Amino acid sequence: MPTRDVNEKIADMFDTIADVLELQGDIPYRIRAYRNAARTIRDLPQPIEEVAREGKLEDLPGIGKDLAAKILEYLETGRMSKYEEVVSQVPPGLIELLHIPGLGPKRVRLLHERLGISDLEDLRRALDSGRIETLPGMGKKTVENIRRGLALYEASKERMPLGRALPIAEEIARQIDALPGTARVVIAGSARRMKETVGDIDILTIAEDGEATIQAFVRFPQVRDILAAGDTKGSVVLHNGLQVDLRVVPPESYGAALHYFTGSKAHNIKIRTIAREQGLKVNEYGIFRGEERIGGEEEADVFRVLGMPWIPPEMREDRGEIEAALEGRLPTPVSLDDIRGDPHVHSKWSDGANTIRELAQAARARGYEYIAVTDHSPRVRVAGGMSVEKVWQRQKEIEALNREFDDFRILSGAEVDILPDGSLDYPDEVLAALDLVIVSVHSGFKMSREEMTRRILRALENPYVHILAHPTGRLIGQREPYPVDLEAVLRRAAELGVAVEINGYYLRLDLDDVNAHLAKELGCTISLGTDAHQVDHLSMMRYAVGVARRAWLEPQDVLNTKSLPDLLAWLQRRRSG
Ligand code: DGT
Ligand code: CA
Ligand code: CA
Ligand code: ZN
Repeated sequence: MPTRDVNEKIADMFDTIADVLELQGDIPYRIRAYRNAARTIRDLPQPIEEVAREGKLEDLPGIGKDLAAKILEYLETGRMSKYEEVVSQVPPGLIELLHIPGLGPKRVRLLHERLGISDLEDLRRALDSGRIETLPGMGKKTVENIRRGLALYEASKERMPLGRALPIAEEIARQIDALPGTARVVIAGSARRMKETVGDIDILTIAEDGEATIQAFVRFPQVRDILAAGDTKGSVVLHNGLQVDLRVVPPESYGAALHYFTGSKAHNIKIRTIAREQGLKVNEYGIFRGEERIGGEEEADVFRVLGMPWIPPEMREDRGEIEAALEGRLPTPVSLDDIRGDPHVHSKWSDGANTIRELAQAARARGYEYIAVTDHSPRVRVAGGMSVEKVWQRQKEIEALNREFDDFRILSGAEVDILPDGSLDYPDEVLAALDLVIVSVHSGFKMSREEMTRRILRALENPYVHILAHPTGRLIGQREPYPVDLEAVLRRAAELGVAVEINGYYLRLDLDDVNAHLAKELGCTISLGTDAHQVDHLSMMRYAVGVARRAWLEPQDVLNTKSLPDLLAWLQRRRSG
């Protein structure tokens, strides 16, 4: 049975090849080719074996003849000679050092050549001994950055971003569902709560023969190690390092077990305490008054017996949701069905992989009424930023495409770089000609908190600006937020009527849940955008919605729940002051 697991493996191999080439100082073009291919394959929704079987490998963005041959070699022989050749040229621990934020290939090479550092352990020791500061170009500040990068890296190794883990979990759930005797299967735990990273995956199932189901589960092709395999519980580690726990539960306990294993632990503890106060007992087996079972088949039972409405999983963090539910003031959070369009996507006009037509068709197929194509401005050179000339050319293409649709609209937008002094990367007359203007910071992160705050505040004052994208700049497990007085930024955005974004790209999720909640409290409108660079990324809207639900946002808090006419009116309002 082909699975997406192979995609992960090939993507990892290409990334590793790129890593080694980078260490060896190879030409950037070749390195980028491997990186782009890795990203394409990792984001591919179907098993790459299927694409290969249809002879369509070279149709994938960034995959040419040469890379297609390497993929085929691996699919046919289980080996990739280029990978083996390249990996044999450097100590294995050295490649891992490249993944530490703050350590580029130049620095890793320097550390290796001058101090003999070959792995994480060597690095840790060298940091402690103060030896690194003796190297050229390694000041106190740089060393401090490396130290923080190492801590960030070690923390991220233990948790996987939701956007990687959830598709893997869903595939495993589908495989369980396909087993004979499976009546129900559901993903619980932090993945169901849409937490931005997950420690492990928890799956529950109702099955006729628990032992047979567990035995089949631990033999899935994705499995590397079996940690446990009984008749109600199986636990495995996949090839990519992700742990998956499967529990077989009896039908009468399904709802109680689902509630228990969804968590969070803090939420569960509070629920159990409230139950006890009412003379009830709630655990993973059911809901009991004394010895009598009074519910547990459905999850809603747990909430009903305690006199409250069902609480959406994303809100179960003991952040006041239980009190709100008991007092009848639990908000109904925004859901994917409420979303009418995607205000943040990139096309081939900058660094996207698809044409505007392809993006529009995919968005329309998702049931959207609109997208805003928001290609980069010129300053973001690595992302193929558009010259003013190109903005006008693209405008013509958009107008022509819009004449073809009567139920869908492409808005002409841009993601305009906020320059270090807070001015914008297009003149006002260009901004004025765009339907939707996003602004964001892409470089010059290393300024003081005061300077960064002033920079962003100045950008917001421009009357053509509609949305501030990825407001903190963090990348999960890779880059900390830049220092900024976010509260001041959010306050001013609310006053000016500039929306702030929850970026749905799985490594950004920026704003995060806590900051998005703060934005709502301060009166901001919040825009959910995927920042898609290819059509498949449009599906990352669910992660933006997940963050929004964790932040208790309701449909009226979210910009792109508006219908097209309402959105157009909103975009106009800012500009007419
Ligand atoms: P993770 O895996 O670290 O991303 O987070 P979770 O929430 O998935 O945690 P996990 O996998 O350790 O356990 C799954 C759920 O099981 C958790 O959300 C709540 C429940 N649970 C686990 N341990 C306890 C416990 O000691 N007490 C209670 N009340 N519930 C627990
Ligand atoms: Ca878990
Ligand atoms: Ca678990
Ligand atoms: Zn973008």
